[in-house]
Amino acid sequence: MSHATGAEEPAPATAGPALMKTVGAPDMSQAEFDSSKEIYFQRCAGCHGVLRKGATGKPLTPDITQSRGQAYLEALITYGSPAGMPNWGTSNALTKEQITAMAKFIQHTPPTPPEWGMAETLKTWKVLVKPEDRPKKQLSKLNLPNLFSVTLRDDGKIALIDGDSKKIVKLIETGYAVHISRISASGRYLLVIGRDARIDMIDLWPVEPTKVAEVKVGIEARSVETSKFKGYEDKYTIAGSYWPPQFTLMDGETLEPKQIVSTRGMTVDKQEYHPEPRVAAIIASHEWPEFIVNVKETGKVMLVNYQDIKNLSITYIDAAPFLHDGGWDSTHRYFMTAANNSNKVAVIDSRDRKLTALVDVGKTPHPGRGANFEHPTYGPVWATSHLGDDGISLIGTDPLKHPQYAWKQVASIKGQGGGSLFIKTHPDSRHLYVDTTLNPDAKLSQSVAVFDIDKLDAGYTVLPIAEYAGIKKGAMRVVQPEYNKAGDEVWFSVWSGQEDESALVVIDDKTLKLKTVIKDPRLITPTGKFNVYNTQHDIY
Ligand code: DHE
Repeated sequence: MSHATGAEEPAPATAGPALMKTVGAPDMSQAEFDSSKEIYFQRCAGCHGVLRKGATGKPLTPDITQSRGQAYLEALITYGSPAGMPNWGTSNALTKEQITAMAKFIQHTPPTPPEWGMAETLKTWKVLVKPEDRPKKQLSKLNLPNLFSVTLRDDGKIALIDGDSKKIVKLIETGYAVHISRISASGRYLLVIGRDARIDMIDLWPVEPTKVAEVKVGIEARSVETSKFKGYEDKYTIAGSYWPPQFTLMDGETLEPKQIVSTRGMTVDKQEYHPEPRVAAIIASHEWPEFIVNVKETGKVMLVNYQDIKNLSITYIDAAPFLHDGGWDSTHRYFMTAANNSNKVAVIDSRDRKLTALVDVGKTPHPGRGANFEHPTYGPVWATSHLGDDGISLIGTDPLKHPQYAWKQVASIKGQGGGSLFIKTHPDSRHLYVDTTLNPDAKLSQSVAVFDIDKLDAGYTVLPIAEYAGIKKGAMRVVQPEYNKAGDEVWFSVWSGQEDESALVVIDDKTLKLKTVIKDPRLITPTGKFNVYNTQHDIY
């Protein structure tokens, strides 16, 4: 597979294999360069950017990397850092040879991948089952609201798992390094996006869930969402790309691409041109026929009105860099989103269509969609954990009844450590779960902290989730708590390498006791889990 085409040419060959050369960087063979380019795309570009200008991860342009030197770079890639850089060597994800080559590669000029416009998008668009040939009502016997779509990250598939019986209903082939699933407003269509920017649309109504359309909206992507405003349910789909930096609006029933919009432009702070402002989280407004689009590097939030997509109306809201992930407050009016490089959470009012606040939080907030609950003192709060420190920030979200706490970090509680990716609770639960997936200490990456919401100051209980899975070897990173529909059980992924055994562990939310371990040779590298009902209704 080739994603990025090399801008860098091999030096003219005189004898022997071609050598790649960049002034100041160690020479490397064409083969080493090509395989590093592929690994960089798969493992590194998400955080550091295709052009290596940095975002969640540090910039890696040759001026910086060459001054660090080969030995330093190899050590950093091998051991990682507590700020969230994974330990690629000691976790056995990359071999010593791959790390040596990668340390050389990042001292070379970054190759620029090609553009991807309507012609390329249309070539990949397939309607596998036409809307008129689809069922008019649900034909399967599945309890759809409690179905889970589970990302099988390195297997390019999702597993649909029945939340009641915990049985795998079906595996479906999707894009490469599949990333997230979202559910259409009606709850009928499941949209899955891979890092290769391929979207698969799965109809949950036939006798068994069936893929009905497919399209590729770029070379690298992370986010997909569907229209949820009243009257526009299932009408449009949007996907944001990392490369090229753009988003694509599509027909909600067929994925026919309709309009592509570039996000290249000026940054919010220095008002400098940025060539690679990637699209991070996208969320569908419930207040207006709009998609709310986070543009990572420019630090701007775009409100994309889909009433007339031929004459598109877009409002740009200045927030802060680098916008990443986020979710609604409990009223679904305010979008709470991490500006991770600024250590802030931006609050976007989707009704008045403006920035409400930029709230200072801990280092590199990473909420997923965050967690909403009623705090005994501060009223409704939204919480995020952090990649860069062990704090969990609580932000007041009720300007009407608790104005003194609204849009402020009202408390910071201490979790197990940094490297946290996701935090979760449910309206019917009084527990708050915090993972520490990317912490370099295996004890922390293999367990989760659980807080009693009514006694947050009492500290947390540690659940050794990986131990419950009974797996003997592998990284066993515990990632992303996800509730079932009833809000009385919580699912975790125990995420090991492609060749290792992985599992899903289900905890009883009331007792915090182990309920079930789901193991199956087909569950290869499970990571994100998306309960249909909770995802459809934005419950978290
Ligand atoms: Fe994700 C959400 C980007 C690595 C699992 N991830 C998101 C979103 C973005 C994003 C922009 C928000 C989408 C939305 O709401 O529309 N993720 C990135 C990256 O750039 C990054 C840091 C590096 C990369 O190379 O991709 C990255 N993500 C990962 C992983 O390594 C994870 C842990 C495992 C995996 O499957 O790849 C991972 N990301 C997830 C999950 C969500 C997510 C499970 C959805 C969380 C939710 O509850 O909605």
